[in-house]
Parts: sequence; structure tokens; C-alpha cells
Amino acid sequence: MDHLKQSCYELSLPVTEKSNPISRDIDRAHSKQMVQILKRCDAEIFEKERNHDPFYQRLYSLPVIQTMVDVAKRVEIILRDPEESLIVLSGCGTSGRIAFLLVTSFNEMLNAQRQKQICSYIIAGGDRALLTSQEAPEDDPGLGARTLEKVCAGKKHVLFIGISCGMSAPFVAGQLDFCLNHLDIFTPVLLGFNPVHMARSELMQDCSFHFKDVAERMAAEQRHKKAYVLNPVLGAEAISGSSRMKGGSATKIILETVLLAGHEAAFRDKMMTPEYMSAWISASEMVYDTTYSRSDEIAALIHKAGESLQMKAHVYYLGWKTLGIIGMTDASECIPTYGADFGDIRGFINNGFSEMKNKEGDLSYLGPEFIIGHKDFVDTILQSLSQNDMILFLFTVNDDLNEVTVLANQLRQRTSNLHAIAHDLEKFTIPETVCHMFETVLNITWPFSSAKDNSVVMRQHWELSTKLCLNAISTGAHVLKGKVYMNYMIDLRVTNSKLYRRAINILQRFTGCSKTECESALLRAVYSTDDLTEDMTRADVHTHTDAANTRERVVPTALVMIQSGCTHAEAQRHLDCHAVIRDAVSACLNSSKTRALWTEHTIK
Ligand code: S6P
Repeated sequence: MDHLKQSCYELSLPVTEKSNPISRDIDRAHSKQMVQILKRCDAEIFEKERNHDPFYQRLYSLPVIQTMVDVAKRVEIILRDPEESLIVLSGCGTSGRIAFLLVTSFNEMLNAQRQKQICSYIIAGGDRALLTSQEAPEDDPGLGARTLEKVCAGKKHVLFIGISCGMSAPFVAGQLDFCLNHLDIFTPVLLGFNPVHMARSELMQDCSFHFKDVAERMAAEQRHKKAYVLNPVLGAEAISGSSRMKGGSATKIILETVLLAGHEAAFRDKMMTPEYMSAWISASEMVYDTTYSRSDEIAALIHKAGESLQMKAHVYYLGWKTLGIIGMTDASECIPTYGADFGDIRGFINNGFSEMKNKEGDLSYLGPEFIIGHKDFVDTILQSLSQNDMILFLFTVNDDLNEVTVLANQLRQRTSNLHAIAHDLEKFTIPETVCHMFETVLNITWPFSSAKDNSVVMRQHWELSTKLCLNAISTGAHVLKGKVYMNYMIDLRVTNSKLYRRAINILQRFTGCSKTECESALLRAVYSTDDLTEDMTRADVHTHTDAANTRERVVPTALVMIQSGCTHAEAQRHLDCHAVIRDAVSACLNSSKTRALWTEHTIK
């Protein structure tokens, strides 16, 4: 594909789907270089506006900050008059998981202050999506609207925050449309990271409008302060399209700021000014700086996790309180992103579901993926643990260090592959005896401030710091396992319409072939055939993604078929010859070599 064609192709993609030039060679980087690449990509979250471009507002841009002030004022109004009012945060995948984390923490804070818990979360696919990859419900706008209606039944004032990093999830579009049709009750907010004109414009299931229509209606209502669009641009993700990374972090930063600022205004009469909002964001930027100042330790942890995955062993995160949730979130995202198995990277939390405080309660009856307590880990995994499995503890000085010690001692009897991310404070450090139990400790000591709500803010900062580290570790480990080609998730699971389109985009990007050719190859890979029937080609995207759900290596198979002009069976054989997907892909993309390889295979 020539350079011009390639850059035109890139231009047509929204920011959240573009390939980031900073990470173009991440697949060839060693762990220390990877951390530097991720650090530069994450730095873009806080980058200041370039040339006052109205289409590319950044997090610190005045209109974005002003919208945050406006939304925080809505939070304040609801907190001052909580009867028959509700704040709802909703999203799919990572966006829904972050919504859950923020809502649970905010309600807990309100509860501790004897205030009414007026926040609620919605995640597409329900609570099981908190722990496992449930990508299909994301495509259903009707389901989104119905779920919202149910959650808000009987309420007179609802602040609805719909999160879709890529401004693409039909589930969220359905909810925003519902709000726009009931502006007497709802104040809708769209949080995403593309300019409005880049919102998705593909028609949605059983629907006459698309996401972009909704985003434009939202922007029009913003002029009358009836709706708000919060959409700073963060630059492309380090792994193209992986919005769990910068998108997830920025969602957390923005919404925590808005919720806490509203709370301060309601209960402490603090004035909400743009300067005040900027100061909150700067505090998160400090978290970013402090975390990446420990690049060597992060690189060491990436290296260890990479070794475990390369040996087909496991990485286990054992976290306390909300750090446990951060761990489980990070682990669950690896499945759609890298085609990982649920067992490759798994998260556990102290006290299991009683610590999660999710709406639907204990889900352990749903199967092994929902076994999440530390005790469950000891009961079900400890016996089979091998030295190749990496265990990473996630805790802070405020957690029960005795519990940490007892568990670490128990595990040390079976393995020394034990590591930790541990946060403490200048005045309250974690005893050395605890740190010495781990082979690698990323111990970050944070400045201590005695401000009243310091423990809430501190916890949020520890969560963000842990999120940055775990995103780096799981991304880096999958890169080392060869699941990334350049900076593309080449082995993604094609389980919803967004991922289906992304898969076609990736094929176009690497083969230079038309969309039709790429889609046809993708379908041949999805249905494991060389001859697509009319039923197959006529079926809707939904049917395709349903079928793809059970298939492995769909995109690599399609890529080999296009590039080598071979049959499905031959493509599978080619992939079987390479233990590492990236090697198979790069062998195939080097066409002349590929042709030789195929001649060789055919002769054999
Ligand atoms: C992304 C992650 C996905 C997304 C989900 C929602 O790295 O794997 O689960 O969070 O698809 O995306 P969005 O753009 O609507 O927030």
C-alpha cells in the first residue's frame, strides 16, 4: 500500500481508532522502551490545545473545563435536592466498568457522610460484564434505552452521563436518544474522545438514526444548557482502538472531578471555577508523573508478565478493595483486545463479591470466571500454581497489611514469582518486612496532606496510578507474547459491530485491498469456508459476530488468505507453523517471501 493511500485511509478514521505514530514500533520494543512509549502516549491526555483548533479541544481547553463546571453544577443541584433525583453513569465494556467503580465509590462516600446515595451505574450486559467480556449488548440501542428507563422509574430529575470513548456504542446512543426525548426529566451528558463530526455514522440495529445524529442533537441542545457534550481529544491510543487505556483513564479523571466538585459545592459551599477544575486535572497529571517516574520497576513487571504469558502460564492480580476492581477490570479487557483466554490474566479481590458491592450481588454461580475472592484463589488455584505463574499483589498502606502478609506467606510456600504494587504515604509507610516478601516491589510513596477528604482523593490517585501500571503490564505482556503487529491488535475478537469494522480496517490497512475484498475474506475466516453461501453474505453483522465468537485467529486467517491468495485450510496451516501470531503475520505481509513459502508448502 503506498504511503499516500495509507495516510488518506488514516485520515478517514476517528481519533480513537487511529494508529498513534509514537507507538508504531511498540511490537519490536523491549520492556523498558515500551514503558517510554506508553508514557509518551499517556502524556497526550494532558497535552495543551494546539493552535486553538475548535475541532481538537483538549482536556485543559477552556470550553471543556467550562462544560465540566456546568455538569458539576448539575451534580450540585441533585445533591442539594436528592429526593426523586438520580445521577446515572452508563457505558459498555471498560466504560461501564469505570462507571461502576466511580458510582460505588461516590455512593460509599455519601453514605459515610450520612447523605443519600443518589448514584447508579449501568453496564451493557449487566453485572457479569464487570468481570467478563460481553461485547454483544453494546450493539443494542433499544436495550440501552429500556435499561435506563427502568433504573430511572419514578425519578423527576436525572443527570445521565453516557460514556462512549469512541462515540460509537449503540447502547449509549439509545440511552442519549431516550434522554433527548424526555428533556423535562433528563439532563444528558455525552462523554467521549472524538470531535462530534467523527462520531460513528453507521446505522444501528433496528434504529433509524446513528450515533453521530445523537451527538449532533446533543451539541445543539448544549446551546440551551439542556444537554452537554464533554469530548476532549486525547490522541490515538497506544494500541490502536484500545480505549481501555487513555480513554478509560480520562473517563476516570473527568468524572471523578465533576462528581467531587459538585459534592464540594453542595456541602462545603465551594465555588466551582475553571481554575478549580484545572487544579483537579493537574493533580491527576501529578499522578501520571509520579507513576512513570518508576519506569524501571514497571518495565521489570512487564518483563515478568511477558515471560509468564510466553510460557503459556498465568498472571494473577490479587488486589485489595478498589485496587482489586482495577485489577479485575484490566484482566477482563485482555479477552476482546488480544483474543486472550480468561485464564491468561485474572483478577481477584479481598472478600470477593461482598467487597465489590455490585448491584446483582454474588455471581459466583455463573461459573469459574466469576470466582473472584482471595479465598477462592487459595482454594481453587493455589494447588495448581507453578513457578511460571506471576502473582501481583495490589495494595496500599490503608489496607489490612496483616492479611497481605498472611496471604503472601501462604503463596511463598509454592512460588517465589511474587510481586507487588504498593502505595503508601510519606508519614505512613509500609513496613520493610512486608515489602521484602516480594521479588519486585513497585512501592510508591505519595505526599501526605491532612485535608479532610484526603483519603477519598488519595484512593482515587492510587487507583489511577495502579490502572496506568496494570495497563502497561498487560499491554506489554501481550506485545511480548506477539499479539500485536506494529501497534495493531491483530488477534482481536470480532464480537460486536465496532470490532467487526475495526477488523476490516486492519485488513485494509495491511493489504491495501478494497473494503469488499477484506470483508469477504473476514467472512470466510468467520465461517471457516472458501465458498461463502448467499445466506452468509446476506446475514447481518450481528449474525457474523455471533459466529465469530467461537472462532480463533479470525483476523490473522483472513489476512493470510488475502495476502497469499490461499484457501482457508492453507491459511490455518500457515498460522499453525508459527507459534507467535505476529511472526505469522509478518511472514505473510512480506509478499515475496510469502509466495515462496506457499510454493514450498504446496510442493511438500
Ligand atoms: C476497549 C475495551 C472495550 C470498550 C467498549 C466500549 O479497550 O476493550 O470493552 O471499552 O467497547 O467502548 P466505548 O468506545 O463505547 O467506550
